[in-house]
Formats: sequence, C-alpha cells, structure tokens
Amino acid sequence: MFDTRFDKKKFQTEIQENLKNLFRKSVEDASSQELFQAVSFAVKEVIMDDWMKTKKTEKKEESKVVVYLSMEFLVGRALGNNLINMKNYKMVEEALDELGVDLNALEDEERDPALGNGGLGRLAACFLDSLATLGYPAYGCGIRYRYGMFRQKIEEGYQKEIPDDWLMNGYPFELRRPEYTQEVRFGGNIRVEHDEFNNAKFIQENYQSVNAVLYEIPIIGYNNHMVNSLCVWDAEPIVNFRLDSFDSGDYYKAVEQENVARNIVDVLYPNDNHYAGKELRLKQQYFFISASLQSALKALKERGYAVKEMDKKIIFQMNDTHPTVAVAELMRLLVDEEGLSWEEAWGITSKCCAYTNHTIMSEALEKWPIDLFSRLLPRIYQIIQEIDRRFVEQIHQRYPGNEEKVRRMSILCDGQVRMAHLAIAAAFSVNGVARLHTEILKHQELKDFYEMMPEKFNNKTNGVTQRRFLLHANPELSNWITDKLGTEDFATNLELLENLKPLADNDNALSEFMGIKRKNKERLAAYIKKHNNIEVDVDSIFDVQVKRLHEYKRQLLNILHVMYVYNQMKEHPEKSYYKRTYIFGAKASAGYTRAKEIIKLINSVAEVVNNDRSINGKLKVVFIEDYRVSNAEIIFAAADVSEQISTASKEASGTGNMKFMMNGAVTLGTMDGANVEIVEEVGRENAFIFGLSSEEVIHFEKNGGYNPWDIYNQDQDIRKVLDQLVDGTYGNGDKELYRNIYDSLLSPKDGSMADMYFILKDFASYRDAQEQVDAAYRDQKRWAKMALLNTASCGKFSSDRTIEEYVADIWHSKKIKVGEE
Ligand code: GPQ
Repeated sequence: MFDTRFDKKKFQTEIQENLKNLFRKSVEDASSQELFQAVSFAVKEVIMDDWMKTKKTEKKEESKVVVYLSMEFLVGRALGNNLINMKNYKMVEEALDELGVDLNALEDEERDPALGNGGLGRLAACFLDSLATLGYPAYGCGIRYRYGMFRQKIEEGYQKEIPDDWLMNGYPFELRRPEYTQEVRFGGNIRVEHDEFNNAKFIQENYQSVNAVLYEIPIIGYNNHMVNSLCVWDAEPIVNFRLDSFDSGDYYKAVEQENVARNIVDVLYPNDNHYAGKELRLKQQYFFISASLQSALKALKERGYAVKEMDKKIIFQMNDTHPTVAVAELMRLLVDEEGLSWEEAWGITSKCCAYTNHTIMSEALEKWPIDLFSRLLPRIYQIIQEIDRRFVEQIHQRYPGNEEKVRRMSILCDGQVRMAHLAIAAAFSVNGVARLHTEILKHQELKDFYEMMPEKFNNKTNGVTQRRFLLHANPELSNWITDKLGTEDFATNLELLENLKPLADNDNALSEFMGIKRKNKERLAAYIKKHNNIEVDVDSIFDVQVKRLHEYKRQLLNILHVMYVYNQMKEHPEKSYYKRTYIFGAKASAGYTRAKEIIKLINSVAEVVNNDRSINGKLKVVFIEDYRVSNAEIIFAAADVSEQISTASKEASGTGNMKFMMNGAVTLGTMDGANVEIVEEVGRENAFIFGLSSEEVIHFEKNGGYNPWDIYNQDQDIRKVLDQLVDGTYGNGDKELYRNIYDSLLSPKDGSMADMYFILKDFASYRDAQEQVDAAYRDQKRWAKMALLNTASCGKFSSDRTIEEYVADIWHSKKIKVGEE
C-alpha cells in the first residue's frame, strides 16, 4: 500500500526543520501557507532521489525521449497529486494529523499553476502524467509565465479579470537550472558570407537577445519511481553590469533590456481557440522553441550521439501550431550551426517533428503577416521561404498546372505565413484528437493535404488521467471501486472498470453508488454556499456545464433553455418539474465581448430565478467564479448531467466530457468530438443525444445557413425567450443589454450568418432531450444504472491509452524501469 521509502517520523521531522529554516517557526505558530511550503519542500526532498535515478536510467538505457512542445501546461495543483502518485497520500495525511494539521486545508493553500487556457493545456498535463506513469522518458517544454490564466471575479454579473500572481509565495516544486541557460536572438538583419569553397554562411547582426533560464518541475509517475521533467523557460536580460564603469546612461539601458526580456514571459495570452496575431505572442513562441531545441541538441551531443542520429533519439510533438516555428528553428540549428546540408537537415527534421491539430475553427488558424514575421525572425523567415519553395515544387510535380492547388496549399500566401501548412509540410505525422475530428480534417479542412500525403494522417482520440480526475478528485468513488474490484489496479488500467458492469443489476451497489454521488454533491453544495452564498438542494439534479466560454460551445443554448423552463414553471404551475440546479463555470477571453455578454446573461438569469419564491426553489442557477483545475475536481465528482452541447463539427474532442463520465455523470450532448465515441462505449440508451449532425451543420454552412425567423414565428415558447432578451426581463429593465445576443441569433448587424452556431435550430431537440433527462431522473434506479454504466464504460478515455497509441504509431519510444538502487 504505502511506499516503504517514505518514513513517517523522518517526514515529520523534515517538516519541522523546514518550518524552522524557512520561516523561523514551529508547527504551532506557522500559518497554513507556511505549512504548505514546509510540507511541499519535504515532499520534494523525497522526489529528488527518484528524479536523479530517472535521469540516470534514461541515460543508461540510451532512451529515445519524447519532447512535448506546448505553449500551455495546465498542470493544476501539485501537492495532493504528487502524494497520490507517490502512493503516500494517506500516510502524509496521518503524519500531518498527528501534528494537528489538516492535509486538505494545506492543499487549498496551493495556487493552481494556471499555465494554460483550457482543454489544450490540460491535455498536455494529462499526457505528462501518463508518460511518467507508463515509464516513457519525456520532457514537456513550455513557458514559465509570471502571470498565468487570469483569476475571474464576478461583479454585478460581469466578469472582471484579476492578474494571477501565482509565484507570489514562490512555487516549492520547481527547480531553477541556471546552468542550462540559452541565448535567444530576435530581429536584426542577415549578412551572407562565403567561405573558400563558396559555401554561404548566414550571420545574424544587430539583433536583440535575451537569456532563457530553465526551471524544471517534477512530473511523478504513479507508483513507479519515475520522475520526468516539465521544463519551463523564464526570460532574463543579458546584462554585463560593470559597477565600476556604469553611469546613469548604462543604468537605464540595463533596466530597459531588463524590461524587454521580462516582457516576453509576463503573461499567458487568455485566448482559447482564437488567434490574435500579437507580435509578443510570436516572440513567446520563438523564445521557448529556440531555447528548448538548442538545449535538446546540446543534450544529444553530451550523451555522445552524432547530430545525424537525432531522429533515433528525439521526437518533437507539436501541440497545435503554436510551436511550429520549431520546424524552421531545427533547420537553422542543423544547417547554420551544425553545418549539415539542406537535404540532410530536412531528412532529420521531418523524421523528428510531428503535429497535432486541435481545432477546425477558422479563427484559430495562425497566419502571421510576413512583414511582422520576417522583421522579428529574419533567418527563420528565409528558411521558411526555402521550405515553401521546395514544397510548392512538389505540389507542381504532383499536380502539374494546378495553380489553384498551389494557392490553397502553399505555406506563404497573400502576405502571410500559414503555420498549419508549415507544420503539415514538415511533420511526418499529422493527427486529430477524436475520430470525427480527424475525419473532418481529412475530408474537409485539410482535404488537399490528405489527398497528397495520406500516409501522414492519423487519429489519436484524447484521454484524461484517472490519477487526478478519479483518485484525487473523487476518493469516495475510488475507494468504492477498489472495494468492488478487489484491486487498485484501475489506477493504471482503467479498462478494469468494465468489471463494474454487472453491478448495474445489483440494487445494493446502485444505492451505494448514488450515495457517493450524494456526498460529492454535498461537498460541492458547501463550496457553492461558501463562494456564492447560494443554498442548493443536493436532491436536485446537478446539471453542469463547465468549460471555456465560447459561442461554439453554446452556453447560450443552455441558458436560453433555462429561461424557457422558468417561463413554463410560471405559466403552468400545475406541471411537475424535477428540481434542477444548473451550474455554470467559464472564463471568457478578456477581449471576447460576446462571451462576456453571455456570462452577464447567465448571472442575470440566476439573479431573477434564484430570488423568485413562487417557484419554490425548484430551479436554481449558479455561476461558479474562477473555474479552474482545483474546483473542477470538486465539480466533476458532483455532477449528474454533463452538458456537452457544442455545435456538431466544432468541438475537436472535448475532454471535460470524459472527466464527467468517469465520475458517473450522464452526457447530454450533440454528436460532436469525442461524444461520438463516448456514446459508442456507454450505449446510446445511457446518454441523451440531440441536435444536428456534423454533416447537417456542414451542409447548412455551405449553403449560407438557414432562416431563424421561421423558428421565431412558429414556436411561441422560443419566441417568448428571445423577446425576453430585449424587453428588460433580465436586464434590470435595460432593454439594450442583450440586444447584440438577440441580433446575432436573428439578424446580425455585421452581415455574418444568422445564428451561426445553430442554437435556435437545435433548441427544440435540446428541449426534448432535457425532458428525457427529467423523466429518467425520476426513476432513481434507472438513473443510478445509467450513471454507474458511465463510470464502468470510461476505460477507453484514459490518457494512458492515448499515450500508448502515440507511442505505437508515432513516437516508437521504449519504456524504462527506474531501479531500486
Ligand atoms: N483547444 Cl486550438 C483548446 O483548448 N485551445 C485551443 O486553442 C485549441 C483547441 C481544445 C479543443 O477545443 C478541444 O476540443 C480539445 O479537446 C482540446 O483542445 C484538446 O485536444
């Protein structure tokens, strides 16, 4: 059960020593934050031994390493998760208890490292957890943002963004590694020189440079002593502060340089599925890519390998197009710095780089203006020009005379660098993140590329780690499963949950299962009481939609339906509705006006509905502030209904859907992203599916949409809800507050397609599905069965399965065993 190397007495002493050394305090007079720090450092101490051993084994085994390049790693809190993976949670809980300290309270002292926006960043974190757990040597490479995802406050129903100063108290788990500092260069010009053999040399001049300083964060495998590294880069100025010679001029120059450098890693851009085209963002991209690649190349050589062996020893997985400059930077390092020929360098680059696509949303496509790009990265731009020239030549060869093809496929076009095209041209593997998504890529969005290079395309359906989202988030359920299965092995083999299926016919088991759900609902209710001061009824259906706020995710459909239900309750008091608590949690990108209007609408509806005594508390609406990994864990465990209602074809995969399923919530969703596969696993009868199919959506889009006024005119209930947007019902009398939302649904002022996301088109079918939910929940046994079968059928959606597929089809790396020395 416990890890034998974790000695309780020694651990307690260590905590006391840490308190003394760090804060000159003892357990009795230390604050919770100080205790959190002291405990975390004590845990880190234990981690260190395994970390050293892992690196040693990795070297000895001559491992091929996976380098996961990502602008985002949404790792969430470390303390609890590390203890789970070290199999010492209970022991530390006991050790602390003996000292009169509550581990749970300490966990709440940790600021979530919010180095990501949403699904894409969280997926990267799940992958690191699985890689370490499965024993694959891997490095996450990213940025140590000083300010992560903003903290969200709701004031008067509006979102306010508060800077996330997550490093305020220091982060106990990180390790600063100044010896790995790399220089990264921006701007200037390229001078060409020729040597005696007339070989061209490209020399960057008049550039600005900054130092990239490495911080490592340990990623702990489950019960295997493996510790991988998440490498995040900080930016520091290169200053030679010579105190004897500095006058005020030098001083200010130095401070200026300092600002240029710090600027780069100051803040995570809060955009999800959206490209904003900011120069600083491109700077961030090149900054961490250049640092990561230089350091990977150095490590390769230090291990005694030739540069030409690189593709046998390293794989770079690019998490969407954000890290795609990697392709050109690797070419630069191989050609300019290592002296390889273009062909040799390209051979290596295209065998080392693989690309994952995470969206088909056109506004997310990165297309950098050439003038901006070439000014900031002059040499990289030259290299991209050459890659493009050769790629276009290939297109010509394959499709002679087809200039339209060239225009559609080239990397450089209309004054822009198309990053996805660069990624596909260079990578040997291009994958989507759910079966439906990959099919849409192959046959719609990336059709030309698929036709020309079908061998590159493959699917890797996403997954999530059960260590965080089951073992840590839902200890009650985990213990119950352990008890029922007679083993804890589902921690590393989620398919074992299948063996719970017979319990769907066991009344006792069903009531235990729902009893656990109830406890988790109580935990969430207490959280809501504390943070929102709203009383919610744990006997009501907890109907939850938590994810980034985006029009395509259709939180608007959900809240419009709530408005409809409320109208029905008022108009037909005789009709029976099962008590429902609609729970929302979502951050909107700071500049996304429509998304912010939707947040305000949700809060306005909550205000009206929650304070109307005439409906007897049958309907409550709760907007949970500052949705993030730590409160997500509480929310998933407590949900009855999982709202996965994106417009079909728009959600590449979704991963929240899997976390809900794992915790026994039933999906109410469209046939989009991974919902399709969830339904396949659990059976259509154990989910509530509605709405247009992706084919239908794509068909409408190609034909300019549909006429939403038909629906407005034909359905009086929908009409009433729409009218309420502009009659002051939810605007405190202000009729203009939601005018833009109303217009977007019926007649957009900007000439875009009316109801672009098919909210009204899907409304009736969503309403039916919601009625089925109501009916199903009344039959408690039937519901319990559905819920249990969801947990029992989630085996496929472990990120362990996803990682094994990446290894088998793309990475071809080998497991190592970290020995007991
Ligand atoms: N995703 Cl391109 C993000 O979270 N941010 C992004 O910028 C892009 C994609 C998500 C995507 O919307 C989800 O459907 C996926 O489940 C997730 O990536 C992980 O693949």
